[in-house]
This record gives sequence, structure tokens and C-alpha cells, in this order.
Amino acid sequence: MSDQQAQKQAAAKAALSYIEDDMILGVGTGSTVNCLIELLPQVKLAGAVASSQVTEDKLRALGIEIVDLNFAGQLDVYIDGADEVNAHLQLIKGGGGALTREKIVAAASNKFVCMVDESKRVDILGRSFPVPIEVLPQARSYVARQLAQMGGEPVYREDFVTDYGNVILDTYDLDVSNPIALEKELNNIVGVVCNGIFAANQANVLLKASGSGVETIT
Ligand code: ABF
Repeated sequence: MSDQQAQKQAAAKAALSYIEDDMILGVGTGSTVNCLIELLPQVKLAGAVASSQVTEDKLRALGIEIVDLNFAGQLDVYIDGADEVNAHLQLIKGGGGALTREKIVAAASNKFVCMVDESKRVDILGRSFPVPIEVLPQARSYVARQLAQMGGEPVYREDFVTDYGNVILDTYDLDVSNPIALEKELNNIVGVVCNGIFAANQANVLLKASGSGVETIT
């Protein structure tokens, strides 16, 4: 097993301590979350709200009841991974394409616990990982031009459609030095459904795994 995979598993194991008996848990998407899902048979959940169809299918396969967020009320805890995280626990997410549903479930949760391996920690977001932006298909070209005017270099994610039937522009070279301001600015472009900057609602707890263990940062 690679060091990175071992770190993902260690972060996922640490996240178990945030799960209480009989809660409805918000469950994210991605390879780190998959490590968590494998451990969920160890806990007693009332159900789960899934942040993607992929996660929903994996949870169902374990016999975990899937709850519609509209009937779950405010969740206590949402656990997910990230593509990048900075010192303020602001994130870039959406490498797996589930950013919109992830942002909805995160917003509807009191505590967002984020699990990462040490490769995800950056000083400034967006320098190496692009900002994924979910766009209504008809607006793709228009939004791409707006992003270019902002200094970004949008790349259409080929052969990919989101759970909501939209497309993704992975956008390089945006200035993410003020993540809260950029998140809002991107949301204001007509045709943008959601963007992968999680700064207005950042993580509340970061479980950062490295070769020397898992550090909890709040
Ligand atoms: C989801 O999974 C996404 O927001 C993010 O793109 C990815 C995290 O990466 P990993 O597969 O390394 O867990 O949380």
C-alpha cells in the first residue's frame, strides 16, 4: 500500500470519532471518503445523506439507509475530503465532480470534518489544482469567456456530466488569494451553478494525516 493510501485510511479512522450512535451522517465523495465508508459498518447510523450518486450506491451496498436531505433537517456532521486545503481550512473541492451536492450537504451541516493526506495542504489555493466550476451546458462558452477575462484558463472536462446534468470547467490560473471574495464573484457569473472554492463555509475540523500520524486542526 502507498504512503498516501495509508494516510487516507488513517484520516478516515480518525473521523470515526465524530460519528455518534443513531445520527444521520453527511457523507462526501472521493477516495478518502471511500476509506471511511469501508469503516462505517463499525458504527450504528440512523441513516446517511450522500453527496453523490457514487457514494449513495456504496452506502446502499452496505445496507445503510439513504436519507433525502430535504427530510433530514440540519445535519450534525458532514465528513468529506478535499483537493486542497489552506491554513484557514478553506478548500478547493470538486476534482471528483460532485462539488454542488457536496457544498449543499456541507452547508446543511453544523460541523464539516475534512480528511486529507499531507499532499493536500497548500499555502495558497489554486496554484496547482484548478478551480472546478459547474456550469449549465448552454452557458459553457459564455462562462468560459468571463473566466478568461478574470485571468483564468478554463478547461472543459471532457466526457463528464455532473449528477445534475451539467458540465465542469476546470479553471487554472485564477487568483485565489482571497478565496471568500473569489467564491462569491464566480457565483455571480450567469450560468454558473456552483464553484469548488469552499471558503464562505470552510471546514470546521481538519484531520491531516502524515507519516507521523493524524493531526486535528480546528
Ligand atoms: C471529494 O473527493 C472532492 O471534493 C474531491 O475532489 C475529492 C477528494 O479527493 P480524494 O479522492 O483524494 O479523497 O471530496
